[in-house]
Amino acid sequence: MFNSFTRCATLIARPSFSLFSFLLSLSLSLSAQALEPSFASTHAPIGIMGDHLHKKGEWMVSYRAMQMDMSGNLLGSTPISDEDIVTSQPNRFAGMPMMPPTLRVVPQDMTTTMHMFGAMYAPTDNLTLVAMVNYLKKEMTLRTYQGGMGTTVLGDFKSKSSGIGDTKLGILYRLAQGETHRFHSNFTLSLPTGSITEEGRPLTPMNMRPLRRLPYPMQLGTGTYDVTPGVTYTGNSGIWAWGAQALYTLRTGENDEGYTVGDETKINTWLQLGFSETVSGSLGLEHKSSDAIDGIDAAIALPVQTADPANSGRDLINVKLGVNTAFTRGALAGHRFAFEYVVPIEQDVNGLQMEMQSMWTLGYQKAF
Ligand SMILES: [Cu+2]
Repeated sequence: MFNSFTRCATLIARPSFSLFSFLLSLSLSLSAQALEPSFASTHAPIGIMGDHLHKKGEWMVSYRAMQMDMSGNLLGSTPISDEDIVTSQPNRFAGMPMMPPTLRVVPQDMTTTMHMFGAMYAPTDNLTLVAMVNYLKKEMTLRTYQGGMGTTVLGDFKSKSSGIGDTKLGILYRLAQGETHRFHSNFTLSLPTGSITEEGRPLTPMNMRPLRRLPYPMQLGTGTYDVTPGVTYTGNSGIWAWGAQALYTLRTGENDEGYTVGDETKINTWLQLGFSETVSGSLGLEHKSSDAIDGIDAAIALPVQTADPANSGRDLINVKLGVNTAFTRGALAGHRFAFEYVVPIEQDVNGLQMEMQSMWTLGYQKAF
C-alpha cells in the first residue's frame, strides 16, 4: 500500500528535480528491492578521468571546463599573513644582485581555468583508448612590498599565462567484469606540449617591471614525459553506484630547463545515488599527494615563494559533490551533462604556498 503510493508520487514528482522527489527516491530505495540502476550513474562523477570503458566500435567525445581558485597562504598547514611572509620568510636568492634577505612579493589569489577536450574509442570490448587536449589560462594577483625590509606596500600586479597544456594519451584495459563489480587498469602517457618558458613583467621591490620567466605554478606543462598507471573499480546495485580509483603519476627524466615536477598520487572514492533514470547525485572523497619539484630552473629568480622549488608539492583531502545527468530520450538522448564541486577539508603544503579554496568541473559527454 505504502509502496504503490510512493511509486505513484515519484512518477508525478519526477520532472521536477526537487528535494521532494529526492526524499521520495530515498524512501523508495528503502522500500523496494528491484529498481533499475540510474543510467546517469553509469559514468563516475565528472572530475574522475578514465572511469569507464566503451563497447567495441563506440566513440565518445567530451568537453570539460574546470576552474581552481586559490587565495591566502599556508606555511605547512598553518595560515600565514603577508606581513609575516615579508619580514620572516627567507629569500632563497638572497646574496644575488638586487636580492633582499626575505621574500618581498606575496601571491594574493590565483585562478586556473582549464578547457579539456577528450575523445574515447573502443577497438574491442576490453580496451578503450583515450586522448585529451587541454587549454589552460592562469591568472595570479601579487602584492609587492617596497624595498628590502619593512611592511610598506609598493603595489599589486597581475601575472598571466595561457596556452595549450600537456597532451594525454591513455589506455583502459578491462581486468574483470561481473554483474555488480568491474575492474580495469589505467595507463596514461602525458606528452610535454605545454610551455615551461612563459614570461611576464613582475613588479619588483625596487619598482621596476623587468621581463622575467614566470615562477613554476604559472607554467603550462611539466616539460617531461609523464606516465600514470592506475586501477579503477566501479560497482552498482539498485539505485546506488560507487567506485574507487588509484593513480600514480611518474615524471620521467628532467625537462630542458633543469628540473622535474614532483610525482603525484591520487586516490578517489565515490558514491552515487540515482534520483531517476536520468539524474544522479554523488559524494566523493579524494586524497591527493604530490612531491616537491626536483632541480631548479636558473631563469626563475624572484623574491617570491613560487620561485623556490622547495615550495611545491602538497597533501590534500578533498570532498566532492556532484550531479550527473544522462538523457535517454527526446532531443537530448545520448547527451550527458555533469557538474562537480570540490572543497579541501585538509591541506598540508611543502614550505610556503597558496591555499586552495575550491574547484569545480562542468562537463559534457556524448557517445556514438
Ligand atoms: Cu567515455
